[in-house]
Amino acid sequence: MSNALPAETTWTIAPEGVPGLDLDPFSDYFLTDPYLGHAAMRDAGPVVWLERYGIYAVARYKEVSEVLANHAIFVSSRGVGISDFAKNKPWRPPSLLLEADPPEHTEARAVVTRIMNPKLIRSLKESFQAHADTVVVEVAARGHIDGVKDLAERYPLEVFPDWVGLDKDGRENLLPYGSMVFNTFGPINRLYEEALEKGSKAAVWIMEQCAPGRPAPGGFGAQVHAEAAAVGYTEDEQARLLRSFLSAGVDTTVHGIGSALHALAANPGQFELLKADPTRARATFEETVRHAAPVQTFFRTANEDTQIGGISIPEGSKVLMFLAAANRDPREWENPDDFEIMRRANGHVGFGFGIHACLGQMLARLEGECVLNSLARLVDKIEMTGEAEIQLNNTLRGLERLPLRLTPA
Ligand code: HEM
Ligand code: OVM
Repeated sequence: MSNALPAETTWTIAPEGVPGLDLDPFSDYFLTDPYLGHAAMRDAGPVVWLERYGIYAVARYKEVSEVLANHAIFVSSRGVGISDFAKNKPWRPPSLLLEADPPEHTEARAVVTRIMNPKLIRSLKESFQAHADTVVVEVAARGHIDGVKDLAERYPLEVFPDWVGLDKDGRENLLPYGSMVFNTFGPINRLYEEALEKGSKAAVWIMEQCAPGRPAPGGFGAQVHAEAAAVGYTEDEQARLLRSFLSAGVDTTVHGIGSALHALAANPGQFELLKADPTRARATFEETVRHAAPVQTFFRTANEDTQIGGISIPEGSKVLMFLAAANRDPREWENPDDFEIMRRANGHVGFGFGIHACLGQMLARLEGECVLNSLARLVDKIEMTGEAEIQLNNTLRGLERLPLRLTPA
């Protein structure tokens, strides 16, 4: 196996001058409620050492932003999980986007940007909004729903695969595949092993769907293949480029929408503000991505000796960036733990920052905005009728279950 040793067998000593912490950010305990751990890391110093894994970590907004910005030293081509691709073979061929550096990354990004642009997003707006209205009217009429299965999962799973041009059969593989990919950025713990087991069948279907010629003509998938072929990408590279969107494009938006529902149900005053001005739907989704970052963490690898906040970081070091902790750093945000749809959430790092900033963020925002806009107009009340259940993942944060009662407007 290619990753760090299991947590319970490793123990390392912090380099001099670096606060060492023995918390395990990939344990069920930490992942269930990460916020006290985030505060402990932010308060310990600009850079901390996580003793169990022998890695550096940054949790303050300033240092997370610095590492994201410094892509020449903190590289992605050695993997953005805990495993260093320079030492261990990755479990799947590396992403041409996420796990690449310039100039290869720049070229792949240019290929996709020719398709994924503001004009495309504008062309989707009307149909995505109409579809959100249909789904929300239906769940509101039903009254008692699971906010996760019946809305947060249903909506993206209806609009996204159609837009890409995937087969109707087999779409149940999308969520397990995404869950697997995001779990494998972490150490080889129970979550990693279970996800790999559940996801390996899904991976076969995903790779079939990614083959040039397979996605429906005219859809996003076929366009990605065409643009990639036009710059000379091999068939394998064309498939791998589309694979990025099937890896990153569904679980993330599902968790974003689920967390927005949770926050609005838990903060009825905020839902009243949204109903009073449904144009705040977009800002509400942005605040959700800040407040409950669906992607909690990513790693970089120092490709040469460097420093962060005056602390020496030797070549080959893995640096874990806590995006979610940066988004709640009181050094940057007022009342960071409060969900406030009227705040300017812009500047959060929930979609990353710099050359690897989320390529799908316009689509994610469109989906989130449409669902929240429909709720604002078509639903009078969102109430929790039971405990929200969390879905544990080494990288993602989101819900497994959210029992709700919706009252139609
Ligand atoms: C990159 C978060 C939705 C595709 C990223 C990164 C983050 C992120 C934090 C930066 C990775 C890094 O710096 O290493 C999110 C969140 C989403 C979301 C929170 C939903 C709320 C989407 C969607 C798609 C997508 C819907 C595709 C349709 C990608 C791709 C990259 C990326 C391809 C890699 C970009 C690169 O390395 O240049 N995302 N994402 N994401 N995202 Fe998203
Ligand atoms: C990719 C990829 C996979 C997972 C996440 C991601 C958040 C990208 O294969 O490019 O971005």
